[in-house]
Amino acid sequence: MPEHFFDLVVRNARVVTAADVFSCDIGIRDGRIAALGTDLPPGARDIDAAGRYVTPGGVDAHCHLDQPHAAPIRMADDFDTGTRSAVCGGTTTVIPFAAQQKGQSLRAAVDDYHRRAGDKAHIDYSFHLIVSDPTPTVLHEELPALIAEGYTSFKIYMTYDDLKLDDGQILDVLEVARQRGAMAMVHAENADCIDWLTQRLEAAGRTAPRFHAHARPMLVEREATHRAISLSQLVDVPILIVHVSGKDAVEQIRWARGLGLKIYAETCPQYLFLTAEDLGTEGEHAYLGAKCVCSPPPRDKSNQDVIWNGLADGLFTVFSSDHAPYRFEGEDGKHPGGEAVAFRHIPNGIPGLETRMPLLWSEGVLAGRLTPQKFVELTATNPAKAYGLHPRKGTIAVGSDADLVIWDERELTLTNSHLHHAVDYTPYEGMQLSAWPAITLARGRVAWDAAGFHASPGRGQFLTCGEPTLAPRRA
Ligand code: DUC
Ligand code: ZN
Ligand code: ZN
Repeated sequence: MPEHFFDLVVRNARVVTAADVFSCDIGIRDGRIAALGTDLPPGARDIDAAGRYVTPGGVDAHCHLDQPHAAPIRMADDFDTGTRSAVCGGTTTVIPFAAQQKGQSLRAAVDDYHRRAGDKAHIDYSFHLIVSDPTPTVLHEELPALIAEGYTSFKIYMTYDDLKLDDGQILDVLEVARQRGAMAMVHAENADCIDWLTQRLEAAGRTAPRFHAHARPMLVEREATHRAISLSQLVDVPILIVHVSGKDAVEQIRWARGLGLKIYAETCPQYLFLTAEDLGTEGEHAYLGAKCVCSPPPRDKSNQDVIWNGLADGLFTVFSSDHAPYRFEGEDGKHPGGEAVAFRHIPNGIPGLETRMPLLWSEGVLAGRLTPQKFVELTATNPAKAYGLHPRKGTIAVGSDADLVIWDERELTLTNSHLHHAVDYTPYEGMQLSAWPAITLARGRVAWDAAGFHASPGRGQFLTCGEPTLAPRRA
């Protein structure tokens, strides 16, 4: 009998799950939660969490790490810096994308992505697939085989020349999702509308970053969202619409839910905390707006309210970062060589892996907009269920991995120098927050605490995913 049954006991925790808040000790052994109870015997190490909320570690089900790009564009974060940054902000599982290039086999894309992950990850990870070239071989051989091996989700793009599928191709891919029980994620923006608007803006000399939002107004997202819903209805398969930005798309999703369709939806911090004004002003500082260029673009204050309401009332299933780590300075990012480039050439996406959880805890839970249980549902439990990782991930229960966040409620000013990603800015610079993780445990090991980040490259394990286990919801 070892001297201590538990490797670690977190005492007096105010445990939050998607269903409840309750007080207890958490006994951890071999990286898993072995007991929940009061007055547990001492562990080899005890942490007193008295008075603090303890939530499941976050599952960031939409982030991009070391995804290949045509030169000179390059992602700043790989599996080392990206997962380091994630865990310092309370996220303990990430699901980035193994992206198929047109002409490439899907299997080759997956093999390449495993090489990129190598033994760098500090926390556990799975892969979504991106299907950009649904050839007969992909549809009938590669995709079914990969789903059977545990790659049970994939993203479909309705825009971007190098990624987009036409409606017939989308139907083909959705049919595979239906037959094999996979989850299809959809980037819903109308490519032809964006091209048409972009050409006219460029012809008028309107190429500054803020015109990115003019090229992608809400109706572009609304039309594609409606079409994606219709395609899913035709095939009779659930889909998850990613990075929903505002009212128009939300209305489409509510309508579909009202019909009883299984349409799930994701939103992201940029649609709560940024507006189109962050894409820049006129004049000499216009180029700074490139820092906030992402797609769909942020909207306005009234749309932020729509998104908050959707988080609170169950319209949204998951809350992800959509971390897309492009530097601002340098040759490979958003402001290449210090030159302002036309918005069409600015890589779309912003960093957010480390800030996702603190932003939502602080401005959602502590500001009274969301219950602690809703926070857990959106940031951990539902993403784990949507992508077949629950109950190993996304909850606090006996047998689950000991991925935990012990929250510290304190005032702080967000600044990029405190973050651990390899990006040279945060879009949330200067924001006042009321909380940050005091301690993050990743499979029972302290990965972040008052002393800082405790590296363990290669400790992160690749996780195969099962079938989605989300229950249908109306909202
Ligand atoms: N879509 C994403 O999901 N991420 C970054 C850019 C984009 O358009
Ligand atoms: Zn997208
Ligand atoms: Zn993305």
